[in-house]
Amino acid sequence: MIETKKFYDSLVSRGLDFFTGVPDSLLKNICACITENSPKERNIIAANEGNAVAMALGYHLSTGKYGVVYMQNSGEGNIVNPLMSLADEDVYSVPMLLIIGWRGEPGVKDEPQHKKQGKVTLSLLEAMGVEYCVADDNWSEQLDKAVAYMKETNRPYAMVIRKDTFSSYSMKVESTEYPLTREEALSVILGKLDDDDFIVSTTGKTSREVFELREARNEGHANDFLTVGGMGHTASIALGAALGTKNNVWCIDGDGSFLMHMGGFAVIAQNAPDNFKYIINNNGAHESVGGQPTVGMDIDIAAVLKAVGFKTVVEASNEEEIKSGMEKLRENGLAALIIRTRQGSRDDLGRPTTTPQRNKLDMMAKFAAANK
Ligand SMILES: Cc1ncc(C[n+]2csc(CCOP(=O)(O)OP(=O)(O)O)c2C)c(N)n1
Repeated sequence: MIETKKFYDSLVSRGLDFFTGVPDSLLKNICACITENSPKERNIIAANEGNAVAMALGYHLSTGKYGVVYMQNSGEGNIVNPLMSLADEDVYSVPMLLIIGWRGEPGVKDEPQHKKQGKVTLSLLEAMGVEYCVADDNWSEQLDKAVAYMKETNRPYAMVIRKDTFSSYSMKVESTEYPLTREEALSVILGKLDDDDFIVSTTGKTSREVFELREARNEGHANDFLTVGGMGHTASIALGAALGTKNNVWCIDGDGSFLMHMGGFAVIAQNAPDNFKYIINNNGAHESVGGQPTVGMDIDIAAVLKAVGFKTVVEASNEEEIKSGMEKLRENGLAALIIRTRQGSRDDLGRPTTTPQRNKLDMMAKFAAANK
């Protein structure tokens, strides 16, 4: 086990003091330590991992320093383009230290969405020509080696982190005072939906809570697409689905997911049919992976959505407002409901017990019946 604060101090003492990335549950402790100890302008929580690589590149331009980019291995997909087309030695050759949480490591039990990415985590780095190590007890020498390598070659270097590598480190979670948690808001939302309403719910605890609430309500899961991976693509999935049916498709998103590919919303708003209904649970955080802040509470999401073309945007923070907001969404065409929630989730929250493919087939059968 690596002592988290010692690791952080060792990075900083080696001049690695600019951090950017997207938090991850496996990196929860080191992300918490970075968030607690780095000045705000030295830890930029990025909208997506590709943006983080780009930021580290820019920081290197103006300082000559090596940025540290942290991510879950699912973020490897998002970094391929800026790494290959910019940071690679065949282009600008820019060093940076990638810290990658290894979900789905072969032989370690994990959820279906992590299996493939876990299998290819190292081979993907190899395919991209990124030198790496898997952090172990010799992490201090590994760091020295990484720094020496970046200095010598001007190339990125990756440190892959296994589950339970970092010692526990907790962070002050600055939650808001809004009355409802995400799960409580979801319970109100489900109570306002009918059997002919479909859901596309976002990555992380939102989909786990939707699954458990459906179990508790004995409603089955055929109306719900659980976006278990592919964070940030929930609304585009919902758009695709809405374009193929007359039924309402309710996208239930998170602020982190909304921000991850916010550009998509301009295209969504310009192309969405009236049966596309967008709900966002804004808790100002990546609550599912440790509560690291997003800019969700600092920006005017309603104004963004209106600016790109949503005709009706309603805001809510309690049960009554959610209920009346959903009625407004039903009465109007392309419409969005922004719910402000406070952080927090159940310790005993489970995970979907059906497989993703079972979920898909059940939903396709339900759509087919609805579209008849
Ligand atoms: C590409 C990618 N990066 C990171 C993650 C890890 N991850 C899973 S859920 C989550 C937080 C989602 O935040 P938000 O959408 O605000 O929902 P909340 O958990 O706050 O309800 C993150 C970062 C991921 N699954 N995929």
